[in-house]
Amino acid sequence: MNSDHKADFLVVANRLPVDRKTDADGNPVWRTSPGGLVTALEPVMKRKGGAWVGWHGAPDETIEGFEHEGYQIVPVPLGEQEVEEFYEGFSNATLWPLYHDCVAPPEFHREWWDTYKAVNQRFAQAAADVAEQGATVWVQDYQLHLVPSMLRELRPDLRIGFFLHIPFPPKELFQQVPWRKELVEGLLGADLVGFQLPGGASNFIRLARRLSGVEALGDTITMPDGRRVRARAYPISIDADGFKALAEDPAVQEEAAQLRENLGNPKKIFLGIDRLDYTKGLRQRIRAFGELFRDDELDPAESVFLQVATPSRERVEEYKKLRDDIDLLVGRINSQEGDIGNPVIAYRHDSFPRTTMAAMYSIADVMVVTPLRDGMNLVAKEYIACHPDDEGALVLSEFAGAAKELKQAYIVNPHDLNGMKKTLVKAATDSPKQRARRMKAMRKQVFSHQIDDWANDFLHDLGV
Ligand code: GDG
Repeated sequence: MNSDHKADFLVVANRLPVDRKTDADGNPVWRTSPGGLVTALEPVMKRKGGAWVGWHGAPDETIEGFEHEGYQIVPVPLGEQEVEEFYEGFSNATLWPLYHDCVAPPEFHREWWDTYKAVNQRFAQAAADVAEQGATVWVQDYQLHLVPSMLRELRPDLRIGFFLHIPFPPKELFQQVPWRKELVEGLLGADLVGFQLPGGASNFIRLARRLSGVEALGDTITMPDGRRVRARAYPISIDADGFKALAEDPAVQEEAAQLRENLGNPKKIFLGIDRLDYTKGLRQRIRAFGELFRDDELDPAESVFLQVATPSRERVEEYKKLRDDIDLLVGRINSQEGDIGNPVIAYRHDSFPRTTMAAMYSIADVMVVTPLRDGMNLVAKEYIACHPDDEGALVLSEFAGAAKELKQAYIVNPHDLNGMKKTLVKAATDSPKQRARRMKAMRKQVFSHQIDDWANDFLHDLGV
């Protein structure tokens, strides 16, 4: 960042990488939010003098920008109604379900779209205001679909990248959205558009050809003015070394032992950790466990299923319904199976510190990741990183992006309940040699491509 607060490298994301906390003296302080993206980008921000543009999380409040850990924080204000229409509405009740195979019906409302456009314009303006001449701007995710083209309009001198963290759907689904052409053209403002999988990139190229009439050869689109846009896959990863170090930390190991004890020292611990989201396949997974216990294929005296569902988007209708459904389902299973004081499903609707997450990963004999559709799924990779000893097993949905890389997982179709039940039992009872062989191959994959490789690959291709 130079003296007049212009930045040479900017990240633009819906949320800032900081959370407001209260220190010991009761004063408000900003702390770095945990997460792979921040970890991966902080070194680049520090090296290049960067800025992070995003919302600070409180509606109807405007705060001044400030410096944090050597880079600039640029807050974008959002009003209460904008949070409802831009964030909860168009982002999370239109685009989110549409981009996840319509596993819940997407809602189309013209007012939401208008607000979405206005908020995207505000983010683009905020970035344009702080970007140095010729700076690089990396825009993140589906909430900011229109920012690349809005920003190019304001600042044609910038180099603009965009990364979509969720799947990009095929034409048959994408065509439903009334503003499909505007959405595609929003992304065409970038120089480089990144997707989790090659399939997302080719869906996008096909749609750009069809809706905007642009020409494309391989991964390169040529715009009418001759400008080139590349669309490619950059599968995201995790800080695997960081997770391994956490799992090996004596305090975490102690917490893990305590956790196992609290669960009644069962022979087999199955674990699920997800944001409470209808794309994660929780209903199917819990039903499968209910049947396995009911039919004595799993013995409640020996096996426990620990499910953590992190609170998420709690004001969106589908999410409220999901929470009630899961409460009901878990309650019903626990009241029928297992013993008094000894539930077969240990269910927590809560979020936990990273250390507790590592402790949970390390005690799990079988990690169960069964989304109906998922861009990547970092939980699957974090589990592998927390098992440096080859113990453990991963049951993974074929509809998670991670399944393309973690081919040695026990792969399931979460819609096929019988198939999933069979595979869950197999993952738990396979010979140690079989399980170790699979874990070893997956560990190699996870440790050889970490989050900083992902960021560096993208930024290299963007010309940084
Ligand atoms: C989107 C895409 C893509 C969860 N609960 C707690 C907690 N977490 C952390 C996990 C993990 C992250 O949240 C969840 O990431 P996922 O990839 O599993 O899923 P989404 O939130 O849907 O993420 C997804 C991802 O973006 C990245 O591109 O992989 O496909 O949907 O890191 O550890 N962390 C803490 N406490 C919790 O209770 N500390």
